[in-house]
Amino acid sequence: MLDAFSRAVVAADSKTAPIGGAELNELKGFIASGNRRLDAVNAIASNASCMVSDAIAGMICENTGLIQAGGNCYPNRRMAACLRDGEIVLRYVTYALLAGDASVLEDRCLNGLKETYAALGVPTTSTARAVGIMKAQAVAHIKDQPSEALAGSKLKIMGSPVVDDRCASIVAEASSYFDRVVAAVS
Ligand SMILES: CCC1=C(C)/C(=C/C2=NC(=C\c3[nH]c(/C=C4\NC(=O)[C@H](C)[C@H]4CC)c(C)c3CCC(=O)O)/C(CCC(=O)O)=C2C)NC1=O
Repeated sequence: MLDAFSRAVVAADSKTAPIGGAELNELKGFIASGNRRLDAVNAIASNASCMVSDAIAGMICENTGLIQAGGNCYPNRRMAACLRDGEIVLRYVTYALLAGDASVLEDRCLNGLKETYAALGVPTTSTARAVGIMKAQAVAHIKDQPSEALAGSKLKIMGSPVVDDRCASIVAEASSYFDRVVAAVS
């Protein structure tokens, strides 16, 4: 498992090169955005269980066959497995976001998942839909702009200080981890 620092070391070592100015500048940026990153991780982790249940419920609302006989969220054992998988995915996305590197997500969560899902008949399009909803939720929570219309009484504002560009780079980075999940199972 890598993070932004160990990745720089591994990259330099593979070229037998010292850590250069460009790498140090990149790490400087990583450190400078550290508080934003922690706010982003906190925004997702603090809302995780609500995000997962909402995403899976949304996925099922759009495709109720999933909870009928023959559907992959039926019976309750499979429903529970699906909710659990949603939590696993979100947890590993927050780890990757914290580390600033996707390897923890790739190695410990996504490696072999496509084959597992294929063997168990877990539908790819539905998985992609649930992950896509979690991606939209994560973006809203990182910006601390959850939609009142969608959240209703569960609306939760973190009140973290919003920095410069409304955290555009962190939002893009978090989004990329969700995209990796979809790519890995598709
Ligand atoms: C830490 C890394 C890790 C991952 C990623 C993981 C995933 C994972 N999901 C599984 C099953 C499953 N995953 C789902 C998920 C879904 N079904 C749907 O219709 C939806 C589209 C979707 C939820 C969004 C279901 C229903 C099963 C059980 C399938 C079965 O047993 O028939 C299984 C098979 C074993 C089990 O049931 O526990 C694994 C290994 N386990 C791990 O340890």
